[in-house]
Amino acid sequence: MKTISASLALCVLCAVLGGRTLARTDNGREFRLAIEHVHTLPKPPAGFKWAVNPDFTDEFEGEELDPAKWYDKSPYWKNGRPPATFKAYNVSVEKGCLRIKNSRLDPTEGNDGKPGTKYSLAGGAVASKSDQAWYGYYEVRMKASPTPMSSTFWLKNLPKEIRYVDEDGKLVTETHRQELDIIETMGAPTRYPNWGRQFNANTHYGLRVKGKPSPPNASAGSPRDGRNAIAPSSEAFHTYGLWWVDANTMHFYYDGKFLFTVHPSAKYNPQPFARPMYMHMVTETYSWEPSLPTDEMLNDETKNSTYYDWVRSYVLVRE
Ligand SMILES: [Ca+2]
Repeated sequence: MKTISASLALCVLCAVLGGRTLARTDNGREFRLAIEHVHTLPKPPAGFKWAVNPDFTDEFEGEELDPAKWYDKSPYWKNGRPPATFKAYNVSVEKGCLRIKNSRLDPTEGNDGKPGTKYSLAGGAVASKSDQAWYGYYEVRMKASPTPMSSTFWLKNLPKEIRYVDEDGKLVTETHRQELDIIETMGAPTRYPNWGRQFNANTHYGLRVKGKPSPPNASAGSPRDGRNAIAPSSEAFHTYGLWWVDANTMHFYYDGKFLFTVHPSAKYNPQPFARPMYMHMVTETYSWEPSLPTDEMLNDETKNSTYYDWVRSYVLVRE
């Protein structure tokens, strides 16, 4: 009886103090599966344990995308790479999955849905509301569409301005930006036929110097020596995971198994991945892939979509 009273008192106290977090974690089983999933994660450092990061964790149950957590059209990348733009109407939650469909645009469009010929296809770009994804573990369970449009899961941030005075006394203004592609895949690639059977992960560090031509991104990605071999990404669901350890170290996991480590280029910054990022789940076209989805693919409901069963994210906390 004493225990029950104590628990009750604690609950009341938590309800008063806990506010939004308690309401969300007590609100049914929102994070139950993500908590159970912890045992599959890489062993945490001594003295620490993995804890669910609620802002980047979703089982995609129910009828619609959680508007508290996600945008159904990214505010960070609005128009996409031609010929495919992004449409909120291509994003849905059904049968326990986030679904991003690809479709034909007829008539074609310009930027922001205006008349034009820039875009003839549409995918979707789901973005997190939070832009505070930082060191931790990020994993998605995904099945790519069997088309030449991509299926992706990645982190990026907005440019950060840095100003300094050089040795001649001249003020230099530049911007720095991180992009961490956890998985970019394609179910039906043609230029690189193996692209759908590789764990394509990448880190890009972008630098823009005001008044000067932009230098190329400093990039480092998955090894090309077979360690990135995976099953065809559009044939079944698989999990793609990242342990963002620190500014210079990324471990990647496939179906819970460690595959390889990437050390981002430190060409423009000795600690390149030190700032938080937002999350993206996007289907897009690539400039280097000559093939585009056919009407047959786009009209086939079994082929035109990428499915995300869940995304689960974790932070290291004190034991
Ligand atoms: Ca699910």
